[in-house]
Amino acid sequence: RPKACIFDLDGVIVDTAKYHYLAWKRLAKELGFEFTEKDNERLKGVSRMASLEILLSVGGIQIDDASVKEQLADKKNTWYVEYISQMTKDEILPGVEDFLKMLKENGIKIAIGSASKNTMTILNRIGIKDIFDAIIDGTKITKAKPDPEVFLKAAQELNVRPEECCVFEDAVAGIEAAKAAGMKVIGVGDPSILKGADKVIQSFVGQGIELIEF
Ligand code: B16
Ligand code: MG
Repeated sequence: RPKACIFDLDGVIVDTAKYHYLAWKRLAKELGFEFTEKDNERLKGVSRMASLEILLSVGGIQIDDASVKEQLADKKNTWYVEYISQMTKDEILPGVEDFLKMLKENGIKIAIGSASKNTMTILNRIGIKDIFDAIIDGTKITKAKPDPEVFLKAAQELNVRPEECCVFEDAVAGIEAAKAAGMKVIGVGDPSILKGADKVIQSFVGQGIELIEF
């Protein structure tokens, strides 16, 4: 059984993907094209600047000036922050809080491993920051998923070896990152998309300790 579990944030603990989508869609509209929910799938787990590149390619727009790109990404982020600053505790995904408590009762350490630079804002809004033994987010890493950096840093901060960790992820890039770190990984979502995971669950409702027994 793993000694620690590391949780992705967007799409695992909360459904912030919808707010990312609204903000990117608004930016696309301003640039003169439509951005669909299907296009948005490609942005899951991907860093902010890499997401902008994908968005621009969908719109067939080429921008070479790095500072213009920064401005566009900042604009999107300002809107995104407006949306998430209205979040409440009800937006924690079903079963998540009970699952986290169950892990702690079983002596398992828990951490957040997220690409998002807005992790602290979200955790403060939903009021579950203190339960985590470590929080590694987009402000603490230099390499985005599928690079394993975020999960390796979490293991280090928890004082456990990578092989002793199990990651929960909703994105293909995140599953690759966990595997590259040498960790077990449980996908949260659609098994046909999350093929590389050791197991896939639809939700945390009713999940017990046996879930992390491999
Ligand atoms: P930000 P995760 C990721 O979070 C999101 O899935 C991805 O859509 C987003 O672009 C990325 O964070 C960066 O977020 O713009 O807030 O820094 O899934 O790794 O928790
Ligand atoms: Mg995610």
